[in-house]
Amino acid sequence: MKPHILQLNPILVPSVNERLEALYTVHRLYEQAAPDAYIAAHGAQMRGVITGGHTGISRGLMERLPALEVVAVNGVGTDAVDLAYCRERGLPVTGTFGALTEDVADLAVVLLLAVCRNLCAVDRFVRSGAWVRHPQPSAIPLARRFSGLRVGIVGLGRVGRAVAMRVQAFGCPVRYTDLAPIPGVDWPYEPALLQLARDSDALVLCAAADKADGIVDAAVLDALGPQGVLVNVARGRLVKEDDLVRALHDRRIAGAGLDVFVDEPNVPPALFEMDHVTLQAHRASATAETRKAMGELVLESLAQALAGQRPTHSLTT
Ligand code: 8YV
Repeated sequence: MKPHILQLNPILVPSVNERLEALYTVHRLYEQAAPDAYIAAHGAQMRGVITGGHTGISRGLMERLPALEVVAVNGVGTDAVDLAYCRERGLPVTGTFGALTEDVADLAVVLLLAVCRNLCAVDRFVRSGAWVRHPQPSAIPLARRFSGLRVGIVGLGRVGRAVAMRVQAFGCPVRYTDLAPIPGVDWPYEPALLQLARDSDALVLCAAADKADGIVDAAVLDALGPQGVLVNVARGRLVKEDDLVRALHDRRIAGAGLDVFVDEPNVPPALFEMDHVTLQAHRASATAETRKAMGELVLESLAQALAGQRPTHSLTT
């Protein structure tokens, strides 16, 4: 009999879905009209869970899955999983570490460039026919040079390093903050985020959210200052979103490039009106190549755990 797997988030890669179907009985909770009743009826059979980084899984749901042997996160953020509970229960929680680094770093750079060069606002200007109506060059404000900006990286994990390497190619001096200095890197470490913000023209958030809720607040944004740009490709909750909206509205920072939000898919509507903000829909890892690599790691983790082995990418066991 095939093991039963509970899937909380869709996977958009046909080859991965085919493998999942071939190996397991897959229960797609997101397709159920009455998820609670579905768990009551089938929860006892589930030996594995697949979920997204942002979705995670509640402790309450795990408690209703007594046969659970693995939580396979199709992502690198495990902030939405109660890791302490999983450790107590001896449950491996796996991530797709290493698979999405390059794409997330690419999007961070895209957002930095898009904000500095007003890419989306000018695209809207052209599409709407406004260029024809206002052909004089003064109709579009001058943009900001990105090359050479001082970039502060918040969280120098895999993604943070990949962003640092990319922006160095643009001649940008890099500094970083993290919970402690990272051995073996040459970029200067700044222990205080506030100081890093003061010393940066752009801050790029790449940190795990577990230990960093709301670290970017009004004080940090004011330290970044009216010429400063904020980019977030990590988690919305790293930022006090109300403080960010206010700082952008009052032009206390120059702009923001945001892929992630506190309450996705709900984005503060005030941002829709702001041309100095570039918005994405939590897309940083969403390329066919990366999602395939992530899916393959999920398959590997499930197979290892259900064969009684410690999964290579387990964080908790
Ligand atoms: C994914 C993420 O969008 O890795 C993460 O933690 O949030 C993203 O890469 C998500 O996990 C896809 O399900």
